[in-house]
Amino acid sequence: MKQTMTAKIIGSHLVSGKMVAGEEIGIRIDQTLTQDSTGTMAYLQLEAMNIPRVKTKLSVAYIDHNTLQTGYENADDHLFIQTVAAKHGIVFSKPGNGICHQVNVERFGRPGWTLLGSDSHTPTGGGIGMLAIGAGGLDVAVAMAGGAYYLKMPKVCRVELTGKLQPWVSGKDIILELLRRLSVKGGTGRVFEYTGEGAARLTVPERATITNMGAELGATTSLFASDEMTRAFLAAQGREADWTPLAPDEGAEYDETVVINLDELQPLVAKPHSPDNVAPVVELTDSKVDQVAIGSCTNSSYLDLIKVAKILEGKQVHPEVSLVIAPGSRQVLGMLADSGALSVLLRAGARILECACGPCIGMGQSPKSGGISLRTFNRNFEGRSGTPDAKVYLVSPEVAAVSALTGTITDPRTFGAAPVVVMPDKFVSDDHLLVFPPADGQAVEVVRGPNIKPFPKAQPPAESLRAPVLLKVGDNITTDHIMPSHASLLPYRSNIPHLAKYCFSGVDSSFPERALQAHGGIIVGGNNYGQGSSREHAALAPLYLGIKAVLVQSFARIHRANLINFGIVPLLFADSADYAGISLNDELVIENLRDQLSAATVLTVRNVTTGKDIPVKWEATERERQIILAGGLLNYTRQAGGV
Ligand code: MIC
Ligand code: SF4
Repeated sequence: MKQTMTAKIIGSHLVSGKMVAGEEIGIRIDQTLTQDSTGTMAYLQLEAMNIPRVKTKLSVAYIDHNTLQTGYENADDHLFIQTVAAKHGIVFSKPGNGICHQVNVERFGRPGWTLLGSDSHTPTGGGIGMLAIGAGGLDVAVAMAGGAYYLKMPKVCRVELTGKLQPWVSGKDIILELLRRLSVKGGTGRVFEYTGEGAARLTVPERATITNMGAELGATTSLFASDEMTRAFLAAQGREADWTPLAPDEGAEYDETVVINLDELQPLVAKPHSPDNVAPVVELTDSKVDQVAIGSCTNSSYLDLIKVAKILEGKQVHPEVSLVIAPGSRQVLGMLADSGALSVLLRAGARILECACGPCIGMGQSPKSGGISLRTFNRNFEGRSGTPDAKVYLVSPEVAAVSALTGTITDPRTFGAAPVVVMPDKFVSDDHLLVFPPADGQAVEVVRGPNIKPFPKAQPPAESLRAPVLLKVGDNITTDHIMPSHASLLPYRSNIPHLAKYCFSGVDSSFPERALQAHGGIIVGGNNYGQGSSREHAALAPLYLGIKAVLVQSFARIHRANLINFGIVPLLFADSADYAGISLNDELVIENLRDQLSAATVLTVRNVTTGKDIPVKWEATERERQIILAGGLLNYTRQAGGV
């Protein structure tokens, strides 16, 4: 049979299930990555599994989110992760080494491998032909312990790129165009495979920008072929031996096809407050800009920043604009310094930040009240910048750099000749901030500072459920809404009791208090509930507050899995019109909950307040039913006698 790239990688890693779209499959994981903000939980869970050494081919623990260290908390987290990593055979990437996805593509990723990461932008690895998937920390811990990763076999959508990118148009515009067409829900249950002459011409960093933001489509992952371009990139990284070819078979059949003609593509921008709110840059020109931020795991590669330096060379940042640049990795920063581009950036007036997530996750550089910030990042959800009423626009590095000079959103095509950048023959690797684990980690003592708190344990469901609706929300609720993540909270990712006080704080600040008093409650929501990040804190905090079930019109993939992993029942309205028939504080009852969860596909929820019965779907695989009945994945794994 003629196979897609997705089918080839899944086929060679399949441990259970059939490769039929929508069926549950289990795949073997070659490599894992964690970052610090989700990593502490992942490693606490790995410890709970009693596995002396990870069983993956390679596991890497990055510190990139929480590098500000304004108190002891972050440093406690870092040391905990460093010592757990040494004990269990995991490579540790110290703070300052760079953003996990950027460094992973540079130094560790391999075409044809599977990668599971506790971060939703793990699909960045698809830029070098890895099947790279984002998941909750517990799923990643199970994979480190040698367990399979379970998911629904995705549909495979081909994105055929015809023609050639025009001057000033880049990889970022390709993914923004897809977001414009398909929306933040459009990728659900799908892998996007990029093919065609346009794809072959893209450099690895451009490909990685596109696969990175496939996460914003809600896609399971995205993939480019591993071709000569990939080989050249890995060779320049001194890793040619890691290269293997990957391409779809001629005539492979896809479930869907989208065609983007690059000849016609123009510079695009995602307007506030969603990555799919996309318009041509030319429609927004003349809007004044207060801040320009260049970096994040989407656009912080050496090629991106060299382009920026060429645009800024000999010019000055507009006096009313603050330009901040966070290089994606130490390799990028070092090469900018060696090439002289760093001084070009400095002389133009740019502020250079550490090689880390930084402003992307609200760690510093929050714009002024009501400020307009132009960012090369991947997310512009309301409040994510740390300034509740800021307006964040997502753009390419080209648009960002040109607008930093003019002080208004500017169509770069009006700016003169586009910079030409070429892939270096050799990247200078600087692996001094990588710590490799000892051959035998048994003697390593794991250091647990006071910021490392035990995580809440899920419980098996009761015979029946009677609980009030403690919160009713609308469509596209993000994990940033559920468990906000700004600078004041990020240091508490290993302290759920503290975090839980801020659960849904931007939506309804009385929720945590009411939930604790109710001793059991239900959340009701609309479509695409839980989109965005992989943070399982968006399930752990509600668990801590006693939430038993979440009833919505549809879920984002990773969040639904996280709810199940922590024993919270994810339910869907059978008839989405019933959403309107439930109000805040209504009392809902599900009789024989346990029995129904074990076998039924449609459950009846009685709204005691209105007297109406509401049919809800419990669309779970046999494995998911067993996990919920066991009281979460950790209990299930233990009962099953390990992974
Ligand atoms: C994000 O971009 O929101 C994060 C922070 O990287 C998250 C992970 C987290 O919540 O820690 C993600 O995307 O998974
Ligand atoms: Fe870090 Fe932002 Fe990328 Fe998340 S999206 S990994 S916070 S740079």
